[in-house]
Amino acid sequence: MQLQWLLLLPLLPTALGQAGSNDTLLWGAYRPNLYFGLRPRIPESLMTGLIWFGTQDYQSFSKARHTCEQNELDGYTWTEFDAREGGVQVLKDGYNNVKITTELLKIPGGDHGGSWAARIRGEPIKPDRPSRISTIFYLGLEGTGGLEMETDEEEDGIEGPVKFSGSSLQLDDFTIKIVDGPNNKFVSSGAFKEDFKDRIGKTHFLGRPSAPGTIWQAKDTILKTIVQQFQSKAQDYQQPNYPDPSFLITLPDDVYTNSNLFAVQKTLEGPFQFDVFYESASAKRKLSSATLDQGIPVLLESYNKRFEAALPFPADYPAEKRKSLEAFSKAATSNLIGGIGYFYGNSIVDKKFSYEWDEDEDAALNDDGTEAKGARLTEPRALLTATPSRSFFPRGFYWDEGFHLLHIGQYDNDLSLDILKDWIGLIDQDGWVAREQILGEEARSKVPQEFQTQVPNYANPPTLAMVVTAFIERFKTHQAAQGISNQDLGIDVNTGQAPLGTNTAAGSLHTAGSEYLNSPELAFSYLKSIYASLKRHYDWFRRTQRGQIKQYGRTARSRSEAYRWRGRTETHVLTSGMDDYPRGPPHAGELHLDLISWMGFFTRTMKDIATFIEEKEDAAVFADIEKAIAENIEDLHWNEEQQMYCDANVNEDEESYHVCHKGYLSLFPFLHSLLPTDSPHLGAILDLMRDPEHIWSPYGLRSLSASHPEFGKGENYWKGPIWIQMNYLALSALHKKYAAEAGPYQGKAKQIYTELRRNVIDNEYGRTGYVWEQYDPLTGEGKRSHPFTGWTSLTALSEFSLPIFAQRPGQFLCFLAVL
Ligand code: 6A9
Repeated sequence: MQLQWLLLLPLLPTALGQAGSNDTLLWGAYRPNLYFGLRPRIPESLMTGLIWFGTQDYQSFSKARHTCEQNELDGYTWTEFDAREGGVQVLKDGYNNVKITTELLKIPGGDHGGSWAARIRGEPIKPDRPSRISTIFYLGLEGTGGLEMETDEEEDGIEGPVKFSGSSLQLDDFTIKIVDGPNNKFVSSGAFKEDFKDRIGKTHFLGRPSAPGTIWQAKDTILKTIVQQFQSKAQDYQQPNYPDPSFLITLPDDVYTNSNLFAVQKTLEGPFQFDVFYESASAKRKLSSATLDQGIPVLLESYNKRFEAALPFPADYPAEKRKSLEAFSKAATSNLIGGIGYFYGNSIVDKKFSYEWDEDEDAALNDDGTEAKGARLTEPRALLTATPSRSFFPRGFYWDEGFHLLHIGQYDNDLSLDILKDWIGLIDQDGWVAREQILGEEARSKVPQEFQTQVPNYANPPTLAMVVTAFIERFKTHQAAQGISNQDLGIDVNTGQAPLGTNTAAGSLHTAGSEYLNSPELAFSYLKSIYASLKRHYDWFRRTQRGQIKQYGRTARSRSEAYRWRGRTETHVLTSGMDDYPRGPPHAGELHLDLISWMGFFTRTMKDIATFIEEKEDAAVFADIEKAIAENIEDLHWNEEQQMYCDANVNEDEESYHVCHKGYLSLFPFLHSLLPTDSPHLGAILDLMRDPEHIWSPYGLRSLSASHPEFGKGENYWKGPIWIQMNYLALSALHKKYAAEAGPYQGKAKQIYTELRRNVIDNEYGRTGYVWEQYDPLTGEGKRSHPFTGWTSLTALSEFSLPIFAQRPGQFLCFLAVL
C-alpha cells in the first residue's frame, strides 16, 4: 500500500454507520422488465409483480399491464431511486385514465437482508372522467421453502388485509401483508349487482402451484384463471347484456394445495391505495401504513441531499434552469439505478462458430479438451446489472455496462463496485465474457432466436476497465480531501458524516457512507480480488483479437500491437458496438482503429491497477505495451494524406491500405486520451470534430460525417445519429486532458469542451421528458428506444460532474496527495 494512504489511516472514520452492502442490496426492484417487480438477489427465491387493467369495458382486460412495453403507457419513470433505500416511480396510463405511483421503502434490520414496504397509489389523470382499475399483486416462491396464505380463505373474497407467511433458506422466516388505503372505493354498482352481492367490495385471490422456473410467467397463469372464472359465470348472461366487467373479471378465491404462487386482486373506482409489507422475521419490526406515511418524505429528503452532493449543480448554469435541470438529472440517474436487474440462469454459447475470415482461429475446445460443436446451454450464472432499456433490452450488455457504472459510481460508489464484481465473476477460464448476457428463460423470451447465441471469440469494447479507473480516481480524490480537510469541513472523524447541508465540491457528504472510498485496506483488497480475472480478460483480448502486422508490406515499431474485431459480417461489426458504422470489406488482415485504441486504454488501466496493488513487474510490462500501442496507432493507422486516423485493410494485390470514414471511429485515439497534448495530429482531430460539415452538430457529435455518402442511409443506426455515451467520452477526454493540460491546442480544446457540453445538455433535457437511445444528427430529436434507461443518462454526468474550468478542489487536493 502506498505510504501516503497509510499516513491518512488515523483520520479515517472508524464506524461506517451503514450496514454491509450485501445486506442493503439484497432486495430491490430487480425485475426492471416489469413496471413494478421486486425480488432479492438470490437465484431461486421470492418474486413479486404488479398487474393492472381497466374495467371500464371488457376489451381493456386484453391490455393488462405487467412487462414494460414501448408505446403502451404515456410514461413511466423513477423520479427518485436509491438502491439501498427505495424510491418513487410514476406510471401514466392514459388509456385507463390512471396515474399509478409506486413507492418503495427498504427497512434495514435483522440478519436476512431487512424488510420493505411498498405503496401502490392510483389517481385519475382526468378527474372528471371515470377511472376504474383492477390491480393484481402477486408473489411467488421458487426454490426450497414454503409460502402460505394465512388469512382464512373465504369463497367470495376477503375483507381487510391479506396475510401470507413464508420461509426460505436465505430469507429465513418472513410475512407479507397487503393492506387497503383509507379511502378505497371498491366498484359496487351496476346492472346485476344483486347477483354478486357477496363478492362486491371484497379483495379476491388465488393460490396455485407453479413449477420451478415458471413464476416469471405468473401473468399468464393468473389471467388464464380469470378467463376461466369469467367463462363459468358468464354463461348465465346473454351478450351484450353482461354484468359490469368488475364483477366478472375476477380471481376465483381459491387456493390449491401446495401453492407457491399467490395473487391478490382489488377492483377499484377513483383514487386508490394499498400497501404491501414484507417483514423479515429476524428484524423483529412491525411495519404499518404509518411506516410509509413517515418514511417516504424522509427518503425523498435524504435522496435529494445525497443527489445534490453527488452531482452538485454546475456553477456555469443559470439559476433559473436549476429546477428543470435537476429534475431531469434525478430522473435519468434514478431510472438508470431503477433499471438494475438481477438475472440468473443458463445461456447459449457456440464454441465452434466462425466466419471464413475468422477461420485462422484454433479449434474451440470443451472444458474436457474435446472439440466443441454447435450451440449449447451453459451452466447457470448470476448477474446484478444495469440494463439499457426496460422495455426493449432488459438484460446486461457488456460495453453498455462500463458506461452505466461510471454514472452509478458517481452516485453510489460501492454499488458500482458490487455490480462490477458480478461482471468480473462472468470472466471464464479463457478470459472471455459474452457481449450480451441473456440469462435464463425470462431474459431469452425477449430475444429473437437468431440473436441468442454467444460466441467465445467475440469481444465488445472493454469498458469495464473504465469503472476501475473511475474508482481509483474517486478513491484518490476522496482520500486526499478527507485527509487534508476533515477538520475544515467539520466532518466527524468517528462517523465520517459531514454536518447536514454541507455541500463540498470535494464530495465528502455523498461518499461518507462508502466503505471502499473510506478504507484504503478495502480498496486495496477489492482491486486485488478482481485483478487476476481482469488480467486473464485482458490477455484474452490480446490473444484472440490480435491483428496481422508482418504481412501486406506493413511497417510498425511494435511487432505485436495490432487488433481486429472478430465476428463481423459484410455490413455489421456488432462486436465493436458501432454496429453498422462503415468499414472496409471483411478480411483476415484488416486492422481496427477503435479496437487498438480501446486496447491502449485497457492497457493503461491495467497499469494503474497494477501500480495501485503494487504488482510492479506487471505495471512495467503494461507501460511498455501502452507505449507500443501508441506508436503503432501512428504507424498503422495515421493517414497523412487525409490527415486522419483510419482502419487498415488489404487490397487485391495483398497490400495494406487505409479505410477512412469520418466519424466517431476517426476520433478514437483522442477519445481515449492516447495522443499527447503536443501530438502533431491533435489539431487535425479537433478540427474534424468541430467541423459542422462533418461531425459537429448543435446537438452533439454525430456518429458519421454529415458529408459522408452513407450518412443517414440504410438502417441508420451508427451512420449519423448522436450517441450520448460517445459524446461523454469526448467531453471527458477534453476535460481531463486536452483542455486541462498545457499544450498548443489547449485553447481550442477548452472552447470545444464548453460548446459541446452545452449543446448536449441543452438538447437533451426538457425536450420530451424522455431520454432516448440516440438523437437525430440534423434536428436533435430523440430516436428509437425510449425511455432509454442506459448510457444516455450520462448527460446527467456531463452536466454535473464535468463542470466548467474553475479550480476544482478535488483535482488540486489529489495532486497534493500523490506528491
Ligand atoms: C436485438 C431486439 C424486442 C445496440 O444498448 C445495447 C446495444 C449496444 O450495445 C450497441 O452498441 N444496442 C448498439 O448498437 C441495442 C442492441 C439490441 C439488440 C436486441 C433483439 C428485440 O426487440
